[in-house]
Amino acid sequence: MTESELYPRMSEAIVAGDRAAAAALARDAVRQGLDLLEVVDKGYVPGIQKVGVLWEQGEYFLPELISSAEAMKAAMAVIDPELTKRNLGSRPGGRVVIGTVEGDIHDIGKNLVASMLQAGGFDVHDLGADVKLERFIDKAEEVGAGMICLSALLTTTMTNQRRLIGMLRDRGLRGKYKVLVGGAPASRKWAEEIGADGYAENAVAAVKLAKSLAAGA
Ligand code: B12
Repeated sequence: MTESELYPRMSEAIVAGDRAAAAALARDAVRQGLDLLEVVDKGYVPGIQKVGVLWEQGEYFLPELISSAEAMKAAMAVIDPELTKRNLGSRPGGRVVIGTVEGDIHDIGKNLVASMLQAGGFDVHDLGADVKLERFIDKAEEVGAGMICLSALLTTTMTNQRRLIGMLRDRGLRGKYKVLVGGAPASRKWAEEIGADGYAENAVAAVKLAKSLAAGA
């Protein structure tokens, strides 16, 4: 299948919550040696974005959302190891600790950012979702990370991004880490307000930002 045939099918598989199709299409892309970042960006992401719109329009409910999230995971389970394999040996970006903050179980966007950072040459330590704030700091200290990436999808949990920055400050560690924030309710203005080092609206922009921060820009 050509890219122009694959991409809409990938999007459709996510919208339909079809795990088997999502994974099979990903395997096809891997077999063809396609640029997997482009595959994620142009194939799968438009699908999950459409799911978000259908949910907001009241056409999709929790069961559909969960199926779509599972389909996204099935595709990324094929793509992630391949991205890692293709980038083995080149980790010039430094170490990054990433997770979705305490109280928040949304992890699709965070997983995309983690995959793209990994593919972009960073050594990524993904703590998962609903991560206690102390764990971000403990892990960053443990692995000698230079960056902490915090995802939050709820207006009630984005405040944990602010809290984490406060905790770093209280422990005299604020200067040691670049803190990046993201997720649907976050914005550049929010990042400035809470004293984060940066905000990016999607995974591709997140990699660009992380690279420029890692380079000391
Ligand atoms: C899928 C989904 C779910 C799934 C999550 C599955 C999963 N494993 O993640 C399920 C069904 C479990 C779910 C549950 C809930 N959800 Co929900 N969910 C969504 C939905 C439809 C899509 C989110 C998504 O995956 N988007 C696709 C990804 C690719 O986009 P993204 O997450 O924004 O990530 C991108 C960028 O933001 C950025 N990014 C993300 N993280 C980071 C981090 C950094 C550092 C950087 C730089 C960038 C970055 O890059 C990503 C990739 O491009 C949104 C609606 C929406 N439009 O966002 C609601 C939404 C987020 N959910 C919402 C709600 C209310 C809930 C529930 C509370 C519902 C309930 N009553 O139980 C629960 C939350 C439970 C909890 N404690 O967390 C609300 C939040 C409202 C608010 N303002 O707070 C939303 C906005 C829907 C709505 N309009 O009401 N949800």
